[in-house]
Amino acid sequence: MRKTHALWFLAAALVTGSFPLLAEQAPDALPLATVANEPLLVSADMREGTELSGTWHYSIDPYRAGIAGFHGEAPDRGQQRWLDIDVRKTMAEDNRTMFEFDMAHAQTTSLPGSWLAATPEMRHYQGVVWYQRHFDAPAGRKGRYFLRFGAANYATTAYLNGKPLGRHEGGFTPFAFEVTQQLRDGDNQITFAVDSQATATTVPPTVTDWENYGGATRGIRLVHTPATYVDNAMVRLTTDGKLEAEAHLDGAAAAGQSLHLTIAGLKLDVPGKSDAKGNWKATIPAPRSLVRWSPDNPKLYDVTISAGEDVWRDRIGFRTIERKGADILLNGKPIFLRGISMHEEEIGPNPARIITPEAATALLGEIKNGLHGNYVRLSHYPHSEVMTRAADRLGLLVWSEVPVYWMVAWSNPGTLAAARNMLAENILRDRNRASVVIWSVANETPVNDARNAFLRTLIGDVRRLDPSRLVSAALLVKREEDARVPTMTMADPLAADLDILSINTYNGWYTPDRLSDLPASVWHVPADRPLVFSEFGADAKSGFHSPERLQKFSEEFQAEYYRKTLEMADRVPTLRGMSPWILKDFRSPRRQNPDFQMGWNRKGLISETGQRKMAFDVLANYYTMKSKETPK
Ligand code: GCB
Repeated sequence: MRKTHALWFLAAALVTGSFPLLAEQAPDALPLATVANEPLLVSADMREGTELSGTWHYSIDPYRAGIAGFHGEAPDRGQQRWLDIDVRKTMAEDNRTMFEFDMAHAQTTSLPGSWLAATPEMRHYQGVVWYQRHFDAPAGRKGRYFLRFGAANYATTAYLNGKPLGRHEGGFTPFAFEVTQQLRDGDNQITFAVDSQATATTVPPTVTDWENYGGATRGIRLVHTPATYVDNAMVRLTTDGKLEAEAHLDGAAAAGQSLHLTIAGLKLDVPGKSDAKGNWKATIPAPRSLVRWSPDNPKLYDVTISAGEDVWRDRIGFRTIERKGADILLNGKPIFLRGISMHEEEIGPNPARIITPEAATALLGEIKNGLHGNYVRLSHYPHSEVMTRAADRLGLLVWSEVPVYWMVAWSNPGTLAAARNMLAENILRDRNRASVVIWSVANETPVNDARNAFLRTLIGDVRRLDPSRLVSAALLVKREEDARVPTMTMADPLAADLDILSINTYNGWYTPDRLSDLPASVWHVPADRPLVFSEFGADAKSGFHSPERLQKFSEEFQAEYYRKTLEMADRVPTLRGMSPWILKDFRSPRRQNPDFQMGWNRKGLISETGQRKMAFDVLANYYTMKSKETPK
């Protein structure tokens, strides 16, 4: 297992496992997969591999009997669902044995996808579910093999052929275990447990405003590489017109390896050599023929890094993003972010967080073509890599976020370590996506010393891992009690640490303000940096109309709320973009009005099945108008 890496400043802060790999060990004491001690496999989706999606056996474990015994000791053998045995045969042959599971004969489901949609009984299940399947590995294998999970929500413990591989914490980012040594010729058995249960110290904690989709929600693959391979790489355009490239090789021949960066579309072939640690870096002038990526022209180039037997591939767009005073500059020119927020939930009556390329295109297509947008806030956690690739392809700028949401355990070192790790996993996964322009570290968090220190640590991590993008966080504002018109002040000390100031505002929805009073709202915000309204919105039940009374939850109320809020937005001098809340109605257990919500947050501009509400056109018309203006 690799222990150090050029970028792995996180190592010191994270719980890197130094535990012996004993099968008797309680699974929650297994080594933790983090960017500090496990393979990254950047752009793994472009590598050769065996798809392990499809049919898996599963078994619920609500009392976590496979995680620990009832006195907290290692679990009983009768509960060890990862054992590589034939349960029926073993019990038939030896009447002293007893197992309270039999994965080979347990019910089946299809992965990826949350278990919540698997059967009606699983709809509200939170806790541990075990999954198992078999696959064949050819004899005479060469090179290395990695078991890679796109994401599993929230904590995962994995086993191969009865042996533990490790654990991972965090529901929205990829992780991988090397299995080169553990694979056997012919049949192999993979077992993993996913625990969806949030606690006061997880990220996010228990209280949110979205459905907690438990399970393996993104693809699982056995990835194959040569013995020495490119584990991490990045190529980007700098603001002074250079191409900057970085790679890290892993394996016996990583040191002093000759390599080549090629971008065929630019007729570029840059030779290089890795250093003693397997790292390589180069900066070269960008060719004149380079076409910059933008929402209007989302040009992507095929990029390869060849090193020894390995060829690392990606499709990368080149653009710059900067802040200058109160402006956001894309490729050196001011831009207004015409966006909307989105949860990771596919369109349909019974979503299971299965983001196929088609599902991603359907959602992003509504933004790009329906709303005439150029920007999406992927809230409130890292979305599938399928989504950010689709944004690259379609031409949408992206705000990418970690689920440091509302109230996390600010003073808990384990919570901070988990947040830092998911932030690093997210950044390292998506540093090559031209679409991603903003890393956000938090949403609506209360100002206090412990929180400020926590978020400053995350901001510092972003600046070190990716100094080329902008940093933000959705901040809370103070409202003056006795003012004649809604008057809000940003009084968050964190503002000074961020490139973009972001505010979520719900005046007129959660407050009794008259909609007609919204345009005159007063915003006291620092004048020296760009402001975005990262959220505003109102619920509407698709098909519920109240044209005269403008009752809340009616389409007319939502449309009028948008008109008035957009009028207000037009009067904020430093406003440089917005991502209203939200593209599509999404599942949220905290929303239980039986007439209108029934477990759905109804602030979507489209319903869960994709019906456009009246407010959709209000925003689409506004964005059409904005797209014709030259931004200030
Ligand atoms: C917010 C939160 C978002 C909620 C939204 C709402 O401020 O950031 O997660 O879903 O308000 O609908 O209240």
